[in-house]
Amino acid sequence: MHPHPSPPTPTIAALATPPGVGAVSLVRLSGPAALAVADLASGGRASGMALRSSQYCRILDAAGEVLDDGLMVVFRAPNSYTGEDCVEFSGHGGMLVTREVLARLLACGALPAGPGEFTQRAFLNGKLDLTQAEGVMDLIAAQTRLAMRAARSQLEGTLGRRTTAARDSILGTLAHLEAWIDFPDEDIQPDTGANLRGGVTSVIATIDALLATADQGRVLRDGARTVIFGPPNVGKSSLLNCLLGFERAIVSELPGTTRDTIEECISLHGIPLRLVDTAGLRHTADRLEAAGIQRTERQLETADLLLEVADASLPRPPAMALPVTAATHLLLLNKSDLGEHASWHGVAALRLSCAHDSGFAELSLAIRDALHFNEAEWGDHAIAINTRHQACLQTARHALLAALSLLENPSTDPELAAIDLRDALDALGEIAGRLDTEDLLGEIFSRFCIGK
Ligand SMILES: Nc1nc2c(ncn2[C@@H]2O[C@H](COP(=O)(O)OP(=O)(O)O)[C@@H](O)[C@H]2O)c(=O)[nH]1
Ligand SMILES: [Mg+2]
Repeated sequence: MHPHPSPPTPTIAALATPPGVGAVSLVRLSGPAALAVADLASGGRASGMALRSSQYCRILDAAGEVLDDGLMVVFRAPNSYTGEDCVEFSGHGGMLVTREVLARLLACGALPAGPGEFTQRAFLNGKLDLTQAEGVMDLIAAQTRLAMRAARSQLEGTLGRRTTAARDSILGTLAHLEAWIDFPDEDIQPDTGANLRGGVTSVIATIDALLATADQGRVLRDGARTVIFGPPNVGKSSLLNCLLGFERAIVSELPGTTRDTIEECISLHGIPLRLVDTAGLRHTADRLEAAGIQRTERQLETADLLLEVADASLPRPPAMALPVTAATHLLLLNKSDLGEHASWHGVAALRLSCAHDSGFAELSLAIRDALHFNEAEWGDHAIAINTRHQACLQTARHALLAALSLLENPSTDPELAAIDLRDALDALGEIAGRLDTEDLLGEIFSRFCIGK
């Protein structure tokens, strides 16, 4: 019986620039028929073109009427982004003209590309590993310089190389162990067990170092939820405004003015912060304000960073009962321009004044440290794993710890440790995309935009 021949890969087309009005728009084609489609649409221009040179061309409709003119670039497999034949057409950036050009390419035999399909093809053709493909998406989504730098490093393959090296090391250990299993009568060096354990231990250390960047990764991708809270009238909304650099929240001398939570994003030393201003925490009979306070409590539970604001000029209030969180908690003594009440003397806190715009340099450094982005903890290695990498690394770590404890006990069957090592191999391989689950690939690439 003959296996079914696999269907030919379709040629896909999409608008790669955002839809809308602009000077130029870029339409992309990729697939085995990319040149043929472009030829049909341009009156035979594409196939005669020198590679990677741009050439003026016209896109014509079925009747030969000019739809648009612009520049065409041809890339031949495997030397293109996707690894397939690719054609890019840069035309006029009008809504209708772009749509008409794309429609013409589809009429000439291309299929509309799904989200991330170009990058998915680049991955499937071995142009990128999965971490690099995710880096492409992170780079596009990056809102701050630091997020951009981490995405760039991932795009350049830093994480992929690190996890591949860890995998190779486990592969070596496994080969050793299997030799041991297969030839039990051979003379085994007395230090074999120790060597095997040493190999596993060093990979666990690599994994731990990568896992330690998970919080930074989440902050760079989603922003650090930074919740400003404290009693009414201490200057929480003023702090938000100072950090934002413009007046956004309603500031008033009436306690209880901020009843809802207000959220704004800023970049602080390149760290994306999602600042949340909250209703003042106090006991109240006002139902509306009470609802705001309840909301504040919920905000505190999900925060990455808590900025507790107090009035330096007033007596130190009794400590508030806070929900349990892992978030770092900074105490800020605002209104320090009014002088400090004796009850605050010796209390570890950042002194600032929103009215005089003072203390903010210290505050921004303290925030950077609290989120672990200072030079010592972040430096320029710029690796920041995402939740998918984190899950794979945790699985690998778990399996390696199990293997290690089996290897420590000379009476256990070494085959059991080999099973754990293979599990670790699979989990590490999955990070860079050694996997055959289409579901996962579909999941990852569907989060891209169309045309990428
Ligand atoms: N003297 C002084 N007044 C401040 C300072 N920060 C805020 N205020 C005033 O304190 C009052 C309450 O500020 P607001 O930001 O609305 O406090 P919130 O209720 O905690 O949000 C307003 O009248 C502000 O102008 C400060 O640093 N110094
Ligand atoms: Mg307020």
